[in-house]
Amino acid sequence: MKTAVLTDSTAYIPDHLIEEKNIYVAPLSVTFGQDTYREFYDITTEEFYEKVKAEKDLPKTSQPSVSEFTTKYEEIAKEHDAVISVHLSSGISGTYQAAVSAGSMIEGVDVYPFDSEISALAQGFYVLRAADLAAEGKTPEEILQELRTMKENMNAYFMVDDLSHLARGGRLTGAQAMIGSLLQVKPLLYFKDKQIVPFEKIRTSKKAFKRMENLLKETADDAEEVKAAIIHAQREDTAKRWRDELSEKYPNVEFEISYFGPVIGTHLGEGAIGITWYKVR
Ligand code: MYR
Repeated sequence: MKTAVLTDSTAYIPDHLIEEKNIYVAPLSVTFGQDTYREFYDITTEEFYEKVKAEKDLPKTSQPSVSEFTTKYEEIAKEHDAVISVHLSSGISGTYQAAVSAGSMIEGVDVYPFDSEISALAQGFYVLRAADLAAEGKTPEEILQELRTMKENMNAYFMVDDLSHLARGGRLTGAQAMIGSLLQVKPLLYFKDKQIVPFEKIRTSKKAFKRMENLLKETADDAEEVKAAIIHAQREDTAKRWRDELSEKYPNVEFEISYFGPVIGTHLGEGAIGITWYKVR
Protein backbone atom coordinates (compact mmCIF):
# COMPACT_ATOMS: atom_id res chain seq x y z
CA MET A 1 0.00 0.00 0.00
CA LYS A 2 1.37 3.41 -0.94
CA THR A 3 0.30 6.20 1.41
CA ALA A 4 0.68 9.94 0.74
CA VAL A 5 0.51 12.77 3.26
CA LEU A 6 -1.34 16.00 2.56
CA THR A 7 -1.65 19.00 4.84
CA ASP A 8 -2.95 22.52 4.53
CA SER A 9 -0.65 25.50 4.21
CA THR A 10 -1.03 26.58 7.86
CA ALA A 11 1.40 23.85 8.97
CA TYR A 12 4.15 26.19 7.67
CA ILE A 13 6.55 23.35 6.97
CA PRO A 14 9.83 24.54 5.43
CA ASP A 15 9.87 24.16 1.62
CA HIS A 16 12.87 21.83 1.59
CA LEU A 17 11.05 19.34 3.86
CA ILE A 18 7.87 19.56 1.76
CA GLU A 19 9.96 18.51 -1.25
CA GLU A 20 12.18 16.00 0.49
CA LYS A 21 9.24 14.18 2.13
CA ASN A 22 6.82 14.52 -0.82
CA ILE A 23 4.16 16.29 1.22
CA TYR A 24 1.12 17.61 -0.66
CA VAL A 25 -0.21 21.03 0.38
CA ALA A 26 -3.75 22.43 0.09
CA PRO A 27 -3.52 26.21 0.48
CA LEU A 28 -5.73 28.49 2.55
CA SER A 29 -6.03 32.05 1.26
CA VAL A 30 -5.87 35.64 2.39
CA THR A 31 -7.94 38.34 0.71
CA PHE A 32 -7.18 42.07 0.70
CA GLY A 33 -10.16 43.91 -0.81
CA GLN A 34 -10.79 42.13 -4.12
CA ASP A 35 -7.42 40.36 -4.28
CA THR A 36 -7.07 36.81 -3.05
CA TYR A 37 -3.71 35.12 -2.53
CA ARG A 38 -3.15 31.45 -1.79
CA GLU A 39 -0.49 31.22 0.87
CA PHE A 40 2.45 28.98 0.01
CA TYR A 41 1.84 29.62 -3.72
CA ASP A 42 0.97 33.30 -4.38
CA ILE A 43 2.34 35.30 -1.45
CA THR A 44 5.32 34.97 0.84
CA THR A 45 5.16 35.65 4.54
CA GLU A 46 7.35 38.76 4.14
CA GLU A 47 5.13 40.11 1.35
CA PHE A 48 2.06 39.49 3.47
CA TYR A 49 3.25 41.46 6.51
CA GLU A 50 4.42 44.31 4.22
CA LYS A 51 1.01 44.35 2.56
CA VAL A 52 -0.80 44.48 5.91
CA LYS A 53 1.12 47.70 6.66
CA ALA A 54 0.52 49.18 3.21
CA GLU A 55 -3.14 48.32 2.60
CA LYS A 56 -6.11 50.06 4.12
CA ASP A 57 -8.22 46.87 4.07
CA LEU A 58 -7.42 44.35 6.75
CA PRO A 59 -7.13 40.86 5.28
CA LYS A 60 -9.67 38.07 5.59
CA THR A 61 -8.89 34.37 5.40
CA SER A 62 -10.57 31.45 3.71
CA GLN A 63 -10.29 27.70 3.77
CA PRO A 64 -9.74 25.52 0.66
CA SER A 65 -13.04 24.49 -0.94
CA VAL A 66 -14.27 20.90 -1.12
CA SER A 67 -13.51 20.89 -4.86
CA GLU A 68 -9.93 22.07 -4.23
CA PHE A 69 -9.49 19.09 -1.92
CA THR A 70 -11.07 16.79 -4.49
CA THR A 71 -8.56 17.98 -7.11
CA LYS A 72 -5.65 17.32 -4.72
CA TYR A 73 -6.94 13.86 -3.83
CA GLU A 74 -7.43 13.01 -7.51
CA GLU A 75 -3.81 13.94 -8.17
CA ILE A 76 -2.70 11.81 -5.22
CA ALA A 77 -4.87 8.89 -6.38
CA LYS A 78 -2.75 8.55 -9.55
CA GLU A 79 0.14 7.13 -7.53
CA HIS A 80 -1.20 6.25 -4.08
CA ASP A 81 -3.79 4.01 -2.44
CA ALA A 82 -4.32 6.17 0.66
CA VAL A 83 -3.72 9.68 1.98
CA ILE A 84 -3.39 10.95 5.53
CA SER A 85 -4.86 14.46 5.43
CA VAL A 86 -3.68 16.54 8.41
CA HIS A 87 -5.40 19.87 9.13
CA LEU A 88 -5.61 22.85 11.41
CA SER A 89 -8.05 22.63 14.26
CA SER A 90 -11.66 22.13 13.24
CA GLY A 91 -12.53 24.50 16.09
CA ILE A 92 -11.04 27.50 14.25
CA SER A 93 -11.49 26.66 10.56
CA GLY A 94 -13.76 24.67 8.24
CA THR A 95 -10.70 23.22 6.46
CA TYR A 96 -10.85 19.83 8.18
CA GLN A 97 -14.57 19.52 7.42
CA ALA A 98 -13.94 20.32 3.75
CA ALA A 99 -11.29 17.58 3.67
CA VAL A 100 -13.74 15.13 5.27
CA SER A 101 -16.44 15.99 2.70
CA ALA A 102 -14.08 15.66 -0.27
CA GLY A 103 -12.69 12.43 1.16
CA SER A 104 -16.13 10.88 1.45
CA MET A 105 -16.83 11.54 -2.25
CA ILE A 106 -13.54 10.65 -3.88
CA GLU A 107 -12.90 7.30 -5.53
CA GLY A 108 -9.56 5.63 -6.14
CA VAL A 109 -7.83 6.70 -2.92
CA ASP A 110 -8.77 6.17 0.73
CA VAL A 111 -8.71 9.47 2.60
CA TYR A 112 -7.86 9.48 6.32
CA PRO A 113 -8.53 12.99 7.68
CA PHE A 114 -6.76 13.97 10.91
CA ASP A 115 -7.85 17.00 12.95
CA SER A 116 -4.64 18.31 14.54
CA GLU A 117 -6.74 20.42 16.96
CA ILE A 118 -3.98 23.02 16.65
CA SER A 119 -2.12 24.78 13.84
CA ALA A 120 1.25 26.14 12.65
CA LEU A 121 4.33 23.95 13.13
CA ALA A 122 2.61 22.01 15.93
CA GLN A 123 0.38 20.70 13.13
CA GLY A 124 3.54 20.42 11.04
CA PHE A 125 5.08 18.04 13.58
CA TYR A 126 2.21 15.61 12.96
CA VAL A 127 2.67 15.96 9.22
CA LEU A 128 6.42 15.31 9.32
CA ARG A 129 5.95 12.26 11.53
CA ALA A 130 3.18 10.92 9.26
CA ALA A 131 5.42 11.38 6.22
CA ASP A 132 8.28 9.46 7.88
CA LEU A 133 5.96 6.63 8.90
CA ALA A 134 4.42 6.48 5.41
CA ALA A 135 7.93 6.26 3.93
CA GLU A 136 8.66 3.36 6.30
CA GLY A 137 5.63 1.56 4.83
CA LYS A 138 3.34 1.84 7.87
CA THR A 139 -0.38 1.40 7.19
CA PRO A 140 -2.74 4.40 7.46
CA GLU A 141 -4.22 2.93 10.69
CA GLU A 142 -0.73 2.59 12.20
CA ILE A 143 0.10 6.17 11.23
CA LEU A 144 -3.14 7.52 12.71
CA GLN A 145 -2.54 5.59 15.91
CA GLU A 146 0.91 7.18 16.24
CA LEU A 147 -0.54 10.66 15.59
CA ARG A 148 -3.15 10.12 18.31
CA THR A 149 -0.39 9.20 20.76
CA MET A 150 1.53 12.33 19.76
CA LYS A 151 -1.59 14.39 20.43
CA GLU A 152 -1.55 13.33 24.08
CA ASN A 153 1.92 14.84 24.36
CA MET A 154 1.47 17.99 22.24
CA ASN A 155 1.64 21.42 23.89
CA ALA A 156 1.46 24.96 22.53
CA TYR A 157 1.25 28.36 24.21
CA PHE A 158 1.41 31.73 22.55
CA MET A 159 0.82 35.42 23.09
CA VAL A 160 -0.12 38.25 20.79
CA ASP A 161 0.79 41.92 20.73
CA ASP A 162 -2.73 43.04 20.04
CA LEU A 163 -5.78 40.92 20.83
CA SER A 164 -8.00 42.83 18.44
CA HIS A 165 -6.96 40.60 15.50
CA LEU A 166 -8.21 37.47 17.23
CA ALA A 167 -11.31 39.23 18.47
CA ARG A 168 -12.12 40.63 14.99
CA GLY A 169 -11.78 37.20 13.38
CA GLY A 170 -13.96 35.67 16.11
CA ARG A 171 -11.28 33.11 17.01
CA LEU A 172 -10.94 33.86 20.73
CA THR A 173 -13.54 31.60 22.24
CA GLY A 174 -15.44 32.47 25.37
CA ALA A 175 -13.39 35.58 25.85
CA GLN A 176 -15.51 38.29 24.25
CA ALA A 177 -16.67 39.51 27.63
CA MET A 178 -13.12 39.48 28.91
CA ILE A 179 -11.55 41.34 26.01
CA GLY A 180 -11.55 44.65 27.87
CA SER A 181 -9.74 43.23 30.85
CA LEU A 182 -7.46 41.08 28.70
CA LEU A 183 -6.28 44.14 26.78
CA GLN A 184 -4.59 45.40 29.94
CA VAL A 185 -2.43 42.29 30.24
CA LYS A 186 -0.50 39.81 28.08
CA PRO A 187 -2.77 36.79 28.14
CA LEU A 188 -1.08 33.53 27.44
CA LEU A 189 -3.26 31.62 24.97
CA TYR A 190 -3.58 27.94 24.19
CA PHE A 191 -5.87 25.42 22.53
CA LYS A 192 -8.48 23.70 24.62
CA ASP A 193 -11.09 21.45 23.03
CA LYS A 194 -9.93 22.59 19.57
CA GLN A 195 -10.43 26.29 20.31
CA ILE A 196 -8.24 29.19 21.38
CA VAL A 197 -8.80 30.27 24.95
CA PRO A 198 -6.87 32.37 27.46
CA PHE A 199 -4.64 30.15 29.60
CA GLU A 200 -3.55 32.74 32.16
CA LYS A 201 -3.52 36.49 32.44
CA ILE A 202 0.06 37.66 32.80
CA ARG A 203 1.15 41.22 33.50
CA THR A 204 4.30 41.53 31.41
CA SER A 205 5.71 39.84 28.37
CA LYS A 206 8.86 38.96 30.37
CA LYS A 207 6.70 36.96 32.77
CA ALA A 208 4.85 35.35 29.87
CA PHE A 209 8.14 34.08 28.39
CA LYS A 210 9.13 32.75 31.81
CA ARG A 211 5.77 31.01 32.24
CA MET A 212 6.07 29.33 28.84
CA GLU A 213 9.59 28.21 29.77
CA ASN A 214 8.35 26.73 33.05
CA LEU A 215 5.65 24.80 31.23
CA LEU A 216 8.27 23.43 28.83
CA LYS A 217 10.53 22.60 31.78
CA GLU A 218 7.84 20.34 33.27
CA THR A 219 8.02 18.17 30.15
CA ALA A 220 11.79 18.46 29.62
CA ASP A 221 12.60 17.40 33.20
CA ASP A 222 10.60 14.25 32.71
CA ALA A 223 11.69 13.23 29.20
CA GLU A 224 14.71 11.92 27.35
CA GLU A 225 13.91 13.64 24.08
CA VAL A 226 11.59 16.56 23.30
CA LYS A 227 10.94 18.29 19.98
CA ALA A 228 10.01 21.96 20.12
CA ALA A 229 9.51 24.98 17.92
CA ILE A 230 9.46 28.67 18.66
CA ILE A 231 6.95 30.25 16.30
CA HIS A 232 6.82 33.97 15.64
CA ALA A 233 5.21 36.66 13.52
CA GLN A 234 8.11 38.88 12.39
CA ARG A 235 10.10 38.47 15.62
CA GLU A 236 12.98 36.40 14.38
CA ASP A 237 15.63 38.03 16.57
CA THR A 238 13.60 37.47 19.74
CA ALA A 239 12.86 33.90 18.65
CA LYS A 240 16.54 33.16 18.05
CA ARG A 241 17.64 34.68 21.35
CA TRP A 242 15.01 32.69 23.21
CA ARG A 243 15.96 29.51 21.34
CA ASP A 244 19.64 29.99 22.28
CA GLU A 245 18.77 30.58 25.91
CA LEU A 246 16.45 27.56 26.13
CA SER A 247 18.77 25.23 24.17
CA GLU A 248 21.50 25.84 26.70
CA LYS A 249 19.21 25.08 29.65
CA TYR A 250 17.40 22.09 28.13
CA PRO A 251 19.88 20.04 26.09
CA ASN A 252 17.35 17.22 25.62
CA VAL A 253 15.04 19.56 23.69
CA GLU A 254 15.61 19.99 19.96
CA PHE A 255 14.41 23.43 18.80
CA GLU A 256 13.23 24.67 15.43
CA ILE A 257 12.36 28.24 14.63
CA SER A 258 9.17 28.66 12.65
CA TYR A 259 6.78 31.42 11.72
CA PHE A 260 3.12 32.41 11.61
CA GLY A 261 2.45 32.79 7.88
CA PRO A 262 -0.26 34.88 6.18
CA VAL A 263 -3.41 33.03 7.28
CA ILE A 264 -2.49 32.56 10.92
CA GLY A 265 -0.78 35.97 10.92
CA THR A 266 -4.09 37.56 9.89
CA HIS A 267 -5.65 36.29 13.10
CA LEU A 268 -2.71 36.82 15.47
CA GLY A 269 -1.13 40.00 14.09
CA GLU A 270 2.53 40.94 13.85
CA GLY A 271 4.49 40.45 17.05
CA ALA A 272 2.82 37.21 18.12
CA ILE A 273 5.16 34.57 19.49
CA GLY A 274 4.71 31.13 20.96
CA ILE A 275 6.24 27.79 21.63
CA THR A 276 5.11 24.26 20.88
CA TRP A 277 6.65 20.98 21.99
CA TYR A 278 6.02 17.30 22.44
CA LYS A 279 7.74 14.54 24.30
CA VAL A 280 9.25 12.04 21.85
CA ARG A 281 10.35 9.61 24.60
C1 MYR B 1 -9.94 30.06 7.92
O1 MYR B 1 -10.31 31.11 7.36
O2 MYR B 1 -10.57 29.01 7.81
C2 MYR B 1 -8.65 30.07 8.72
C3 MYR B 1 -8.85 30.50 10.12
C4 MYR B 1 -7.56 30.48 10.90
C5 MYR B 1 -7.71 30.96 12.33
C6 MYR B 1 -6.37 31.06 13.02
C7 MYR B 1 -6.46 31.43 14.46
C8 MYR B 1 -5.11 31.50 15.15
C9 MYR B 1 -4.40 30.18 15.32
C10 MYR B 1 -3.19 30.25 16.22
C11 MYR B 1 -2.35 29.01 16.12
C12 MYR B 1 -1.24 28.95 17.11
C13 MYR B 1 -0.56 27.61 17.10
C14 MYR B 1 0.62 27.51 18.03
